[in-house]
Amino acid sequence: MADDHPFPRGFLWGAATSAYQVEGSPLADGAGPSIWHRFTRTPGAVVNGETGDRACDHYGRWRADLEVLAELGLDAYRFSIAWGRVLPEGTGRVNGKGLDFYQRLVDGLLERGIQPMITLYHWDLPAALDDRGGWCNPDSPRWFADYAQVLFRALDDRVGHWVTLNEPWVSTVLGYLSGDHAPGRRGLAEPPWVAHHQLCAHAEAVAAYRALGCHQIGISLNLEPQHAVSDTAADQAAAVRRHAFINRWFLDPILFGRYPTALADIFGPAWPDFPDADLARIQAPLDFLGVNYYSRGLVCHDPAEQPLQARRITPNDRPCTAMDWEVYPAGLTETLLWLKQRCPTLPIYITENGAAFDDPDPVAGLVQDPRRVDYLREHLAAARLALEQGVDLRGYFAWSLLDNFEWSLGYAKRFGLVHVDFATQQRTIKASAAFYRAFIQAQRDA
Ligand code: IFM
Repeated sequence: MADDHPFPRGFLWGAATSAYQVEGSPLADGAGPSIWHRFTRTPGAVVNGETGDRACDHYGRWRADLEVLAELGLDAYRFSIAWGRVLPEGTGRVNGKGLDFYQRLVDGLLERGIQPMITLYHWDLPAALDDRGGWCNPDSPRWFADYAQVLFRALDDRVGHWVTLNEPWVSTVLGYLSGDHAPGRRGLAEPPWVAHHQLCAHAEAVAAYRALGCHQIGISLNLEPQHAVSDTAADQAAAVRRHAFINRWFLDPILFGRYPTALADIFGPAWPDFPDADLARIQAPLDFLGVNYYSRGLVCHDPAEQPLQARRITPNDRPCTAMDWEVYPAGLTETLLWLKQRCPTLPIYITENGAAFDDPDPVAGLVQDPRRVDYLREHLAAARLALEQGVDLRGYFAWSLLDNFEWSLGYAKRFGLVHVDFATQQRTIKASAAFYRAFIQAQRDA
């Protein structure tokens, strides 16, 4: 199974989930509601009116899910904390029962020899904070840092890797520009500030960690190369704009303490003049960068698409996933090599990579998902290619451990290595999970 160039010893093999997508029981044991709890109750917001109320019932079945992780032979599990379980009002009072859930989860992982990687924010802002303006409020970085400190104090003795924010580009653009995600706001004025406050929140949490923590902290960004669909100057320029918009909006301030100038052109008068002092803090050194990679952007110029005037197209002559995302493993190598140029000394983890397909139902205790097997095999080869070219890649987390709630698309898009029957909560291993387990074992045996 392992070919000539195995992954390095100590490479971390894992799988990932996020709280709202798998836990269910969003108000159990004194938890406060999140913006997703609220958004899923907005008519028309989610396909079929589905919610995360039950999801995978990971809140009730976490022990069995940890057994699945152990059965797959994984080194690490990346999960997120529901802010409102720990601080029901978002600030102030700590809910001991909510915190205990994560204490048990971390202890359960360690008992099974699995390292926790914790994401502090995977999009489920407490609703009480949204009532105070959410990420538009300039106090939001402090709220986040206070919340983060509660977790650092409670768990850093047992947690080796912390991720401040997951894909802040998505929570900014889908949450506040297009309105497709919670809190469902639309417009140009808020997104620049939402992004900036999330970056300040990240920086405040990193600063707090330097005072309190003794392991590693980073951030997970969704990154993908942008390729123009044609040679025309208009399409080429559209791809460059989309690259600044998606890949550089968050990365440039973190690495270099400045936003790409293209953003001022894209947002026009809505682009503020941000304080230099904020940008200096945002540039605080990280221990690692998390890369979430799924596909590339194949881009054309489109004046109807505002504010970017660029649109991603789905190629009809290339394999695509159930999300209509092109299967493009070479883009993972390209992304990692681009990062090596930009931040040569920063270790990288692939914190998400995976694919949704219309899987068949389980038969005789197995789900056959050959396209996901191919997707994983090809992306693992692409990751190894980057390693061979000197990228300091430290680990890989498949998205996702379980089929789960895919945000505004509900439960139909299945990303799991493990199939979930949402009526019975029965878990069934997919062929891709068996492939991943064998691949990891082969690396260890090499
Ligand atoms: O399910 C999401 C996850 O929450 C964030 N990254 C992308 C995944 C697939 O869309």
